[in-house]
Amino acid sequence: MTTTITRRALLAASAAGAVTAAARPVFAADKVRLRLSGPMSPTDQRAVAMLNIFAPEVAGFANFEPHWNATLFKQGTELAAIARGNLEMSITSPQELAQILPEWSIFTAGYLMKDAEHQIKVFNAPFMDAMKKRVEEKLNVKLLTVMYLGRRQLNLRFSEAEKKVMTPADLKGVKLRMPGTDAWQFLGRALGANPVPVAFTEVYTGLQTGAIDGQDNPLPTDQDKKFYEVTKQICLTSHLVDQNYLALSSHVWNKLSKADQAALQKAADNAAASARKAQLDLEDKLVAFFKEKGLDVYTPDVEAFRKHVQEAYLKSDFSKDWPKGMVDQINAL
Ligand code: KDO
Repeated sequence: MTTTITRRALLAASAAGAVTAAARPVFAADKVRLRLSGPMSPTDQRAVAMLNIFAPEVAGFANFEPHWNATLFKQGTELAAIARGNLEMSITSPQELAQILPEWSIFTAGYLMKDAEHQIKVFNAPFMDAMKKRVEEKLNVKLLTVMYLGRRQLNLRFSEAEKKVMTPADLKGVKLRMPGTDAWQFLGRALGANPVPVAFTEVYTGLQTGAIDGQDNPLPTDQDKKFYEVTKQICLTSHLVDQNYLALSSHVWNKLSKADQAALQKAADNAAASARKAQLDLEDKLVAFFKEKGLDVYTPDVEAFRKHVQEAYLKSDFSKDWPKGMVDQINAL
């Protein structure tokens, strides 16, 4: 049966639509659009904090539009998207920044940063101002706050009985997935492994199929992505106290009123603080969780790993790009 919509009915429907639109509070028109793209899942603690704390706190002047699991932009392409004006926010990393600004590789060096508190002190230290300014000048990105990702641990497909990893020599020939940037690949080599670049969203499948022998991430990530379903051991190297930065397009920041800038900054800090606490709480209890899931979890000869990794960095070209004396300034905090 075909229904013909009379002209009168069509006019009535569109008039009704206009009435409800006028009655509806104006949403999108006068608010800034904040699209964030990231490879993490929506249940990752940083995503949870952005959804539950950041979004509501900026809702008066901004629409937060998250895109998780790298569904909008592939991992590592977000900063370029922001520079092109196709994205407003990302949760970036020193490893991604170092691809464009080499001095940031200082924060990709294993066994340098001590813990979550140290990350906050360093991020807010005056000696960081010049580095942040370079990010704004070169990338048109403002680093709002530091987010605690956690202590990275080795997570391997083979059991402790098949191969116990106590020193870097035990990683010889092990295909260890590391994220794609040069700094990550170098860290994989510094640990003694054979680094293999795989996108974060492909790691589970790589472990499941055996394309890789293992990966490294903090315990909360291993739980959130269910890597424990396809691995048999976690070797607690704590080789990098890993940090991310909540990044915002400078064009967006510069258009905000002073009051909105202050509100956005506070929302960012509140979200980062909440996520940090959640990650730390998880790190405290997840060893027991993974043991219950049947994984072997043990501590290797951390000093052997620390020595091997630090020597690799000091001998590397990376350290030539580090601001003079900054390692000492970081260690002094
Ligand atoms: C990863 O790909 O293993 C990594 O942990 C690298 C980090 O820098 C960061 O990009 C992180 O993924 C994502 O935020 C997903 O947790």
